[in-house]
Amino acid sequence: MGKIVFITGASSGIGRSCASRFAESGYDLVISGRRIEKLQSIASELAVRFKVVVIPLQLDVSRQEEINRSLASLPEEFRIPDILINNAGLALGLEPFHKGNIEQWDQMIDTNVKGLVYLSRALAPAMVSRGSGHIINIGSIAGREVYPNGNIYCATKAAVDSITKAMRIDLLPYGIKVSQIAPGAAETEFSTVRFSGDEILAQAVYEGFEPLRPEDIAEAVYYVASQPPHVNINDLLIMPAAQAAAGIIHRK
Ligand code: NDP
Ligand code: 8X3
Repeated sequence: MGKIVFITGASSGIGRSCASRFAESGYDLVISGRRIEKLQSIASELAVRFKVVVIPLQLDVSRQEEINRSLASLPEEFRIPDILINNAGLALGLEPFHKGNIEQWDQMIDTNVKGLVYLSRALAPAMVSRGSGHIINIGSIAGREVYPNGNIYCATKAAVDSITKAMRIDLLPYGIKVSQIAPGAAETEFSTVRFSGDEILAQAVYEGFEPLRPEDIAEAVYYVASQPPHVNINDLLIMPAAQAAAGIIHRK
């Protein structure tokens, strides 16, 4: 049995690339998300390619009442991961505050903030009992700087920043590392989801510059996870070279 990584939002984008990167290095995985068929196919591919154990787990992180049941369905040894990557998240809409859609706001808060908290709260006690673990939260440049119409999405990522710091303080005595990786613009399903499937709007986000690839973030996550026991990388802001700040992108 190798070391175990539990990844949320592994059906696509950054989470999927993290799954691949850790599998390549021999980690066994729990890959979770809502779209179980995608997770099953990713799990089969990675298991064959890298000869590791990959468990696909249907888990909507925003549904607190389902989390414990879902975790209980895992083989016992997979319920205490060595590394938890809290990656599941989304932006919905890009509207000025006074036109914001409350249901979309709720979904972003429920997923990006409450979901991260629910799952971490469920898994942390076992890490505390064991006296080791590493929680890596995926934040965003949007958590550092607010941009026009980013309002509630930016607020959820600012919350991830605060929660990461709070977890690090509270879990410090128990040998648990807590880190945040905050990417700038990365080309994934993120903008397709934000614009409700409108591919023209989504593609326009990445026009005229080279965005981050999900593999770039996965490499950074792997680097953070691979430090020696006495080193923790608290925080890593990783941007496309063409992006100076939130919304400040040099397009050709
Ligand atoms: P994708 O849309 O490609 O991936 C998002 C993942 O989150 C999917 O696997 C999706 O799986 C999962 N997810 C969404 N809602 C839930 C939920 N309720 N429960 C469980 N899983 C859920 O986008 P990215 O890979 O870009 O996004 C990953 C993270 O990176 C997010 O937290 C995002 O905010 C952050 N980020 C993205 C940036 C970017 O520019 N792309 C930049 C900075 C941060 P499923 O639909 O199967 O549930
Ligand atoms: C995603 C990056 O700048 O689109 O968190 O909000 S941004």
